[in-house]
Formats: sequence, C-alpha cells, structure tokens
Amino acid sequence: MDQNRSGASRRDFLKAVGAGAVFAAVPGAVVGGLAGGLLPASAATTALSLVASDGYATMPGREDDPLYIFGFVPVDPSLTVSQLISTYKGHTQMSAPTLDFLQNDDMKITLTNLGLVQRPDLTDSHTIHWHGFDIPSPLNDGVPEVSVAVPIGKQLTYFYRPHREGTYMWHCHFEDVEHVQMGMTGIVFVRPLQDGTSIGGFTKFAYNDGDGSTGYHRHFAILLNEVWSNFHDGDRDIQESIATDYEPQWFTLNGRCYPETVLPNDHHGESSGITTPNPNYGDAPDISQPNSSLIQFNPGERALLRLANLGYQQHAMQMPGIPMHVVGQDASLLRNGATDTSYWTNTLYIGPGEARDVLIDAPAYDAARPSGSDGRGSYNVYYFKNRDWRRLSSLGAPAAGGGPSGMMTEVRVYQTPLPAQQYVSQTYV
Ligand SMILES: [Cu+2]
Repeated sequence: MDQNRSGASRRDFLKAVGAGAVFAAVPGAVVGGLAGGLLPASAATTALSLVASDGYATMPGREDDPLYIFGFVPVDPSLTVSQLISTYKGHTQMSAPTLDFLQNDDMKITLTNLGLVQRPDLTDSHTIHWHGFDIPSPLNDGVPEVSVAVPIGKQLTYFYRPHREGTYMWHCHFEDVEHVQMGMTGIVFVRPLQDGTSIGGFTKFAYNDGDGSTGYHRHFAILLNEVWSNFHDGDRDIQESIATDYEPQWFTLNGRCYPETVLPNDHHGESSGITTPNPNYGDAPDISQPNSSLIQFNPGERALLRLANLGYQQHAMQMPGIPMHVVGQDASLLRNGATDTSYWTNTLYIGPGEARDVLIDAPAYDAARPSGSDGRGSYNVYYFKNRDWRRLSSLGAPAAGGGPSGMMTEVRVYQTPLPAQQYVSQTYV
C-alpha cells in the first residue's frame, strides 16, 4: 500500500459515494435509523465506510407487508463499531450506494458487519466483491472461499487502486446467490484519467478513448434487478428457498418499480418520500430505496447511462424515440485496435452480471410531443423500459390508477435548461 496516498480527502469520500445515499450518521439523531442528508464536513473522514445488515423494502402490493432485505449503507467512518450497531443494525437499503472512483486513485473501504435483527440465528459473514475487476488482489476480491469474509461485529478494510476505467458492479460474495438476491448489490464505476481534459467538446468521458467518442455531459447509474418474494419471505420466516424455482414478481431499477423509479434520490438534501415500515423496530419508517433512476437532460446534451444487471435473468431494454449508442461493455471500450465496434440499437440486451455503457443524445424540445412538468418546468417524456410487458407489471397493486410498473423509468428533455450535474444520477425536480 502506498502510504503517501493513504489520506483520502472528504472530497474523495463524497465522490466515492456519488449517487449512493449518503446518510447523516449521527447516533440518536436519525429517524428510524436512516435519514437523508450529507455527512458533516470532517477532516477525519479518510475513507469510505459501509455497514452490512438487514432491513425491509417496499414493493408494489407489499406496502404494508414489506420485503425482508439484506444490504449495504454508507456511514460516517468516524463512528465506532458499537455506535454503528446501535444506529444502523436492522436498517438497510436496496440497492447499495453507487461507488464513483477515479482511475489509479487509492481507495479504502471499511466494511462493518452489524449482524441481522430479524435472523439472530444466522451467523452470516459479508464481503465486498467488485464484479468484473480482472486484476484484484485475492484478499480484496471478496470471494470467501479464497480470501476472508467479515464476521458479525467485525471490520475489514478493503484496498483498491483501480487501473482500468469503466462501469462495473459490486456485491456481497458470501452465500452469494442468496445475499445478492436479498439486496447486497450496487454499481461501481471508474472514471478515466482522460477526465478533465477537453477532447471533442467534452471534459467527461466513459473511457480513455483519445478522441472524445465516449464523452458525455451527464451520467446516470442504473442497476437492473429482479425481486422474488420467496427468497425474501423465506429468509424472514427461516425457510429454505429453492433457487431453481426462481420466479420473480418484481422487476426493478435501482431497487424501485415504476413510477417510484422517477422519484428523487434520498441524499444531498433530495427526498423521494418513499418510506418502508420496519418490523424490526415497531414499523417505524425507514428510507430503504434511496436511489433514483430518473434520466434528465437538456436538448443537445449527451448522457451516459452506466447500466448493470445483477438479477438472474437477461433483460431487453428499449428507449422508443431515442437511439442508444453502446460504447462500452463489461468495463471495456468497444474498440478493437483501429476498428470501432460500438453499435447503435433500439433494443439493448444485458445478461446477468453484465454491464453496458450507453450514450444517448437529447432531442430538441418539441411542444407537440407528450410532455409533463415538474418544478423545473415542462419536459418531453420518453421511456427507458423493459421490452417484455410482463416485466412492466407488478404482482398485486399496479401503479395508482393502473398503468405500467416494474422495470421502467422516464427520460425527460427540458424546455428550460437544467444546471450542470454535480454528481452521478443527480435529480432536479
Ligand atoms: Cu452478504
């Protein structure tokens, strides 16, 4: 480890937790253990800190009988293990925070396993596994069979110096089929060294492309997933689930079903209003699905969609009216020597454990198109949605008043320009 680089600044920390919910982590000062808001400025913040525990999340039709989940929550690194347990045990989120890193930066992530409230009989460890990294050190790879896992009440600091830019995903690798389905999944991406230089009219890029071909103005991290009630109810009720019976009822983007996918993030002072009764704590409400999937941009802008699928099924995603330019796949620039292997498509296929980097160009604002309005004014609305209608519905209650649900979000093109994006998946409403 390079000791000269051991002191990451608060800026690095905030950058690292990017779109992930950054919760105020002041013991005793939070509602139901989780609350929106930035961590206070602190020179003592030298690394990213995550806790692993259990909690509950809401799905359409299960608003009053929430689903049991496992998950990761970002916390103030200065808190002690006992403070973390008293504040966060039994409270968690789905999906996990998006991690935003810069190529060649040294990053440390301390994972604390708080244990499970609903299942005190389980002694499960947890790990952090960066899916798709081709050159991890074994200790930091998070595969428990070949490295170490973090037992209940213990901490482990993972160290990374990501040399390859691109979009990846991360998850717990302990009893991974179960823990991944239970919610311990998120997106991690590595910005290229090329970021900050001006190439082809852009200063932000998906890859070190040398020609600006992966440049973008705004970027959005969206995790595709499925939720199967048997796994969640079975874990809650101390029953085995047969994974070969897998038949998910909910299809999610960043842990939410449409129309909740378009609600704001629950951090940086934004609030989705989505709360979940937490039976661990007398049904006191938790903020358990903090990550928005809303895509917003201005006419003439280019957006990068950082997409990953950590479900167990392939998905075919469409965006009628806006062609999708796929420039990266599984954290690799789609280019073979001098040959451009990127492609344009109206149907994006993405399998389990796969990632895609997709560029889209905002069309001109058209007053004649279907539109809506929010606090930012009028917008044209397009949809980013699963092609399969069965994945645009949800068991039980559909969206209020009927209409689509499931794996879908909105792409909004504004009449009055939005300000520049400050962090990944920032929403303006
Ligand atoms: Cu785990």
